[in-house]
Amino acid sequence: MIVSLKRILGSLVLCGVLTFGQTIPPPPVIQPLVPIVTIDSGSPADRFFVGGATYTVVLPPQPLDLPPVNDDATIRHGSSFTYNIPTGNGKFKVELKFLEVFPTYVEGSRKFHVDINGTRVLENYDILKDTLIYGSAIVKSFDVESKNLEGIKIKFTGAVRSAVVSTITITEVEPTGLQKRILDELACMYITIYQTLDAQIKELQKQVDSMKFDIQVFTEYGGSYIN
Ligand SMILES: [Ca+2]
Repeated sequence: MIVSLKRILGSLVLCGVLTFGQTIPPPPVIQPLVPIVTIDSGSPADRFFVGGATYTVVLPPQPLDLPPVNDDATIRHGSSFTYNIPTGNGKFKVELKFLEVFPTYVEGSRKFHVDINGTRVLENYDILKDTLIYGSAIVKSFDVESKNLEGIKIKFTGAVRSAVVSTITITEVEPTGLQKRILDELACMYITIYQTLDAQIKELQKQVDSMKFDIQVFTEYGGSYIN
């Protein structure tokens, strides 16, 4: 997320520090936004779920010539389970991390559906089709809008065997509420600091110009001039 010029200009009204004709430098980059929710599914910190069960994978050491084994060894699984996450309204990026947990499974052994706020985002999803290897994770990302305080509802339904999920991460795409206020405050601070430095630089420039004048006079009058 980049603090846009629009946000900076909008903040000027809040800050009340803009003088007419003043040039505002390029806005600062604040990246990325901190996720508002990270759920380590299947771990003791798992939350907001209804249904399903936990499972902890014992991942074997991986040969050096293979991709590294993912360290998220805890999952939630089941024929049907749901996460009801009270995000409030807004536009969000929902990231779901998956990994296949059973070493004997092959492509087609597990398929499941994922619906977010009533929209199917994954149909007959087969993790191994993407990752090819047991214990290797993949993250799927979705843009979701929450309205009418519905929050974010993520429904997992098994199609072939059970559905699984390893981690759920939600980040606000267009910040509202607390994150928006923090960004507005940062924009105000940035503008204030810029103006302070700008004034100090101009004052220093005056002093430099004055010194140049003194040196010039000193040179022209052969050192007889004393300021
Ligand atoms: Ca987990």
